[in-house]
Amino acid sequence: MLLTNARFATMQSGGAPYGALDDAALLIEAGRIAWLGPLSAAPRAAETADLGGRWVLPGLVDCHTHIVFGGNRAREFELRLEGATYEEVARAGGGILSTVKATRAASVDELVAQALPRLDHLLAEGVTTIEIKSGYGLELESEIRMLEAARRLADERDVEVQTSLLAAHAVPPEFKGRADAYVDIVVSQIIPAVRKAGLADAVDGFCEGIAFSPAQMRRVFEKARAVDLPVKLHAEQLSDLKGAVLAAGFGALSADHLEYVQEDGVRAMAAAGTVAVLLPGAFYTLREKQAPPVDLLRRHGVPIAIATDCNPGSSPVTSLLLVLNMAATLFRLTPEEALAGVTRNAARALGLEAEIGTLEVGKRADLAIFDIDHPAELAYRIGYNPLFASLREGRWRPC
Ligand code: DI6
Ligand code: FE
Repeated sequence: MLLTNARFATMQSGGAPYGALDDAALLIEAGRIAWLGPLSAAPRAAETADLGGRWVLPGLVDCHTHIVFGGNRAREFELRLEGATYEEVARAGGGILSTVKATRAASVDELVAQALPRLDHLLAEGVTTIEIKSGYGLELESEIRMLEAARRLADERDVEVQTSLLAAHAVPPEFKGRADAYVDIVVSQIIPAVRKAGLADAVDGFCEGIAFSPAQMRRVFEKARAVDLPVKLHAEQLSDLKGAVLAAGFGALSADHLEYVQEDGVRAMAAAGTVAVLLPGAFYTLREKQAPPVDLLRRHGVPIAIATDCNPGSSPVTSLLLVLNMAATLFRLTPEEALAGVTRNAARALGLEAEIGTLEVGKRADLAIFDIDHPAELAYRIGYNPLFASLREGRWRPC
């Protein structure tokens, strides 16, 4: 199939803004981009689709979500509006642990059913790949059920799902005050079992005062390395514990949040090729004051991705387009940087840069087609969805 009468934001770096190509055509063969170039030189194809001058982008990638969970935290939202902080709620047994309770009580079917409407919102905006974390089970069986639910979502909808084992998300209630003993379980039982079941594509953790120390995360990462799983880390969200330095030392795919990261962390990430995943939805929801050091990341050439962090507590967000706007308005990313953050750099944060994230010959034909006059509109507008259509591996997806 040949896509014609379109403009292409290839999102390749180094050339025109947005890697834009005007008056071009794109040929899809066997689910991949087989040719991309000037319309006048386009090869013949069995089928042609005239896109009416619309913009074609790589399918969007939401590279950090906790979209599988039980229940919701609207009551906590009310408490925080009455003055409680996120950390106070967490220490009082609410927060993540209230979601753990609801998630442990849910079957795989129930987790899938609850996640689907959230996923559908993302897909309706042109998301073709999503990362999904566990981390609300905090015991082997429940972590496995979350990951099974995440994998099932890829059967229920036409979307690529990458999973991350986030057993080191919080200390489970039955291990209160005994975080090291829980880390023992994560390392000796949960990681090996999940690895054996093939349910995780990466291992993640939450390195923070209310979660796990760098020493504890190091043990988790050493085990991940031993079983040959890549790592990523929630680092420097609320304080600077040097999580980014630790993650980079393990060649992490990404370090995420990073509001409090300092130059040592940024330098280590640059050297390791670790992507900075910024999460404006959590920054907004928690009314954080300190934005991540975007200038420092730019100066050191650290690739920046952005994501919804869709979760019931700190980022109940199911719009990646809204996150583009937040990244620009709250973090001062340019619309082009924000878009690279949900395409090229998000793919890299998942280790999928050879397959998706830009429009390039050989990559998968995962495409999002928008009814816009300029790509900057995607970050500029608030609460508006201009998606015209999307394709996964060259097939039109239902809108
Ligand atoms: N940081 C976050 O923003 C989410 N997890 C994490 O480690 C929040 C998860 C939650 O509040 O349920
Ligand atoms: Fe998160």
